[in-house]
Amino acid sequence: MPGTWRRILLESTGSTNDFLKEGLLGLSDRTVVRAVRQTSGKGRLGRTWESPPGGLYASILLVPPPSPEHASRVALLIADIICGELLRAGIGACVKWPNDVIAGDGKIAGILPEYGTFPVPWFVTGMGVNLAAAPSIPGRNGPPPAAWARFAPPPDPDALLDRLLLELDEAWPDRTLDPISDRAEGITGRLWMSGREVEVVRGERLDTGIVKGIDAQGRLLLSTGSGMIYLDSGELSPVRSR
Ligand code: BT5
Repeated sequence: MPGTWRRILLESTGSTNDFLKEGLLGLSDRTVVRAVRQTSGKGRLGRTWESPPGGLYASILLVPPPSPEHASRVALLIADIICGELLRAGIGACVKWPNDVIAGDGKIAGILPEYGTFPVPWFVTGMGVNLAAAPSIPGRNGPPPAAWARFAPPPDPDALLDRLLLELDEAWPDRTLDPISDRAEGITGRLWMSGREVEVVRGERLDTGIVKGIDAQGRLLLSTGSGMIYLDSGELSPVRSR
């Protein structure tokens, strides 16, 4: 089992990912920061993560980082671990590839992996879980935000973070290994929109097909009119009615 996590608790910060990235030279491997409040939480691709009171907002730092091909799969692993916590609490949940968790019909958690090489090679992954409350995001294109409290009494953020870190270490004890190769089948069984028709947008490209699962590299398998395709990244949504 890897060593202990060095914990930092902040009352408030802009973004826990940014906190770690800005302090890279002074922070050690396996630092985890949790903020009670985030004032400018981030999603992917410059999007915003709304951080209502009582949620879990935390990021972990790994120095040295996992290899670039493994790094993005860590988000999928953490999403699956959070999904498992919800299922154990009796809440119907699934993993929305590549980095979200859905409970009921709403988005309850999102994961943000980031990595770079300056000033040292680093890897930071943030996780946001709506516990006490979900924000209202009018006009959101995708599952509406949902909070744990809608389904069951939510856990304490620190207690939940402890369990997530423990499970992360159990599932991925050695960062030179692939984080998800053993779990692809399990994640496929908990995949949002499995067997249903979706659209996946990546930049200018749009693919439509039936979700078949994920492979050992964490790629989404989509059965399209022109055969099976394997997607490394993208934004998945139910197919718009025509
Ligand atoms: C994500 O991005 O889902 C990654 C979210 C990561 C948040 C954590 S919190 C701790 C750490 N520090 C940070 O600054 N970030 C990480 P993405 O897949 O791009 O989804 C973003 C979209 O989700 C937004 O554009 C909104 O539509 C929606 N959204 C924003 N806040 C939400 C919330 N609290 N609950 C559900 N959906 C939300």
